[in-house]
Amino acid sequence: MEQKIHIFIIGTAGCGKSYFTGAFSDYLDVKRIDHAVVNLDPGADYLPYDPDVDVREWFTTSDIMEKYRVGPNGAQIISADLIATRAGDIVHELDLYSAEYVIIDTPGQMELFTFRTSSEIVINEFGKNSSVGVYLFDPVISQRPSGFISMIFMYSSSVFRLKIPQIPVLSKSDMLPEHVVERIVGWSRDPDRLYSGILEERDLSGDLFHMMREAGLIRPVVPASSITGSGMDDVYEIIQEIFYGGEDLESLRY
Ligand SMILES: Nc1nc2c(ncn2[C@@H]2O[C@H](COP(=O)(O)OP(=O)(O)O)[C@@H](O)[C@H]2O)c(=O)[nH]1
Ligand SMILES: [Mg+2]
Repeated sequence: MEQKIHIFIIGTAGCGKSYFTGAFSDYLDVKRIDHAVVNLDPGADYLPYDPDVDVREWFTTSDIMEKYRVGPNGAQIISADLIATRAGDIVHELDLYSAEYVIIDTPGQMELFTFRTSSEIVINEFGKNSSVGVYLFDPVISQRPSGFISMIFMYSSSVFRLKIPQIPVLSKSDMLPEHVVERIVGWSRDPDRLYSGILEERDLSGDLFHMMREAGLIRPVVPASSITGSGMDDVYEIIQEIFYGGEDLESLRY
């Protein structure tokens, strides 16, 4: 069977991962591109899409609270760690689908998955060379230069941690006025403009800025909205470019 491309949707709590998963799946449906959707969030109560494979088939965060007699925080950590034990089963279920793409919605809180061993185990099981991340930037925090810098910092930790190429996406862009979206995209394309904004704010993010710029971590962000569907085509094209366009994968991976 042809190799599937695995698209991990990553970002901080509430940044729009589950909605993006649904919107990107709708986009692929319209283009009649075969794909499967995986929910890796054992704590999800509601999902704005219908998953083909769902980690909640095996356990949920509330099951864990009962079974181990722990509170909600402990249960979130245990259940996120347990995802790794099901990685093989998930891949096995996916083998039943002749999908070209697999979209993977990750647990609500980023630190529960991305910063823990589960993510490493899952990505290795799915195949590192066939995996890409879509990293969602929170639109409200990204509006100010220092906020945008802290978003890049989070994005960078995810890049270092997961070691797969990751596309930075400005999530929920419909929530921001167009000129603000343009300003944020402008910062990401021309870091000098971002630096001017940082100087006006006079805080410590200047040092962080230099470090991340040197490391090549300030990359053009793609604005997208899961409500209007804007930006989905751009994300799709970048994924194509990464896997079929001869883009230097190593340079995106660090
Ligand atoms: N305006 C707008 N709201 C969104 C968008 N995507 C998600 N949301 C809202 O943001 C909230 C959190 O989104 P969700 O996908 O559940 O975040 P997650 O925790 O990262 O999975 C939801 O209640 C959505 O209503 C978007 O593109 N535009
Ligand atoms: Mg979610």
